[in-house]
Amino acid sequence: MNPTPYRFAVEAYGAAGVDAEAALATLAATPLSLQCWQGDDVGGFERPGATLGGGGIQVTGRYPGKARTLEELRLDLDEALRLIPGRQRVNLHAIYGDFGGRKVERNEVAPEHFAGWIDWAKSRGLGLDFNPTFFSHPLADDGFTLSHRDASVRRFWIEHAVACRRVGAAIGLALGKTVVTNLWIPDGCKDLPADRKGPRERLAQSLDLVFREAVDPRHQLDALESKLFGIGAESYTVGSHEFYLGYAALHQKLICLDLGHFHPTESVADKVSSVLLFVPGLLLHLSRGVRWDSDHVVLLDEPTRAVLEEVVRGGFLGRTHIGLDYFDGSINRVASWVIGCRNAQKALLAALLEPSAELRRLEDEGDLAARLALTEESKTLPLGSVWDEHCRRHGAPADRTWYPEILRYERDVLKSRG
Ligand code: RNT
Ligand code: ZN
Repeated sequence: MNPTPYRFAVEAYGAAGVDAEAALATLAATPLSLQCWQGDDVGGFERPGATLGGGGIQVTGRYPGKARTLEELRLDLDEALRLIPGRQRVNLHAIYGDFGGRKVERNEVAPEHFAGWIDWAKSRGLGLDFNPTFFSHPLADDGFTLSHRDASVRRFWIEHAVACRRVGAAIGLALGKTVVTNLWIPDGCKDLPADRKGPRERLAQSLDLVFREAVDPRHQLDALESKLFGIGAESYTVGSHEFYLGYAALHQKLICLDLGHFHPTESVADKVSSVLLFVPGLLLHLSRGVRWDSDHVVLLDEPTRAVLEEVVRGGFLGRTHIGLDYFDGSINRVASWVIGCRNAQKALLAALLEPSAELRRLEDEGDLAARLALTEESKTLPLGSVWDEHCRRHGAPADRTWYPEILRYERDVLKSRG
């Protein structure tokens, strides 16, 4: 029998002290959470034709085929998941409930609105994650929600978040898989505020009320997502990194690090080993900021690789939840899920295949030149052959073979959406 490229790769990694089989096992056991909102440009299904409004985030591009209904979105997700090796999760937002054509206020969202998603996920063995939606709503139009100066507006959004935690817990219970419910608010302002303190005090008070109800952590975990700035909120963001890091450390919540939410030269990877000393868990929003938080498709690039390397090096995978967060309306949306998710998986695989034990030994011995040489030379070890084996084992198409499936799906399904 001829040795396969994978056999060669196992040997090459083995020579560097790395167990490729173990890496594949860990990769297969680490689902990534696919953001449902990539399928319809963050529109949601509160009413037919709903579109993203406000919140300082923006989808650009008018590529045809965007999902218009729950059924279309699930069909598209099925197609994407088929082209991604292994079992993933799906990340929902509150606006993606099945509201049956009725107007359901945000503070009235309930588990019953997600029964269809639960059935869908159950039949596919998928886990789900959840997010309250603090944008695309008249009570968010002036740029403030949980930190609003008007107590009645705050009250509405607190009720929304409380309702969403109940939905998250109900989904987690029904699926027997823990749901991460992630809270991100757009609160901030375009011009320099005179009072930076007041909104932050109000946000902390609102969060205390949001989290008052104890939820079984086996069903649902809470995460908090910070941001640097948004469109139209360039001068001040209430929920900054320092704000949430302090809150999460004090109240033992998960911290969400979105790769597009920091200064362009800031290393998110470097934060991992710091924050996990003080918070119980980490949620990653893998994204690609291009000059601003522009939510481009995830690449197999340095920031993505570095952050996952840090998660693996620190032994943090068990406390880390990995989600994708981008929305690109300029290319085929199913392809954009597939490309981003496969890249994220490759970055994780690369991290798992790093000769970290040897690198650490060299470091401990003070041989820094050898550490540098191995760091660089391990970059050209045959990652692709291990990746191909991962695809093969999970019955997913190999690189350079799945795109015709996208074209077929576009022709047979997406084209007819007008
Ligand atoms: C926005 C945040 C947030 C959203 C999603 C839709 O800047 O990144 O995570 O992208 O909730
Ligand atoms: Zn995000």
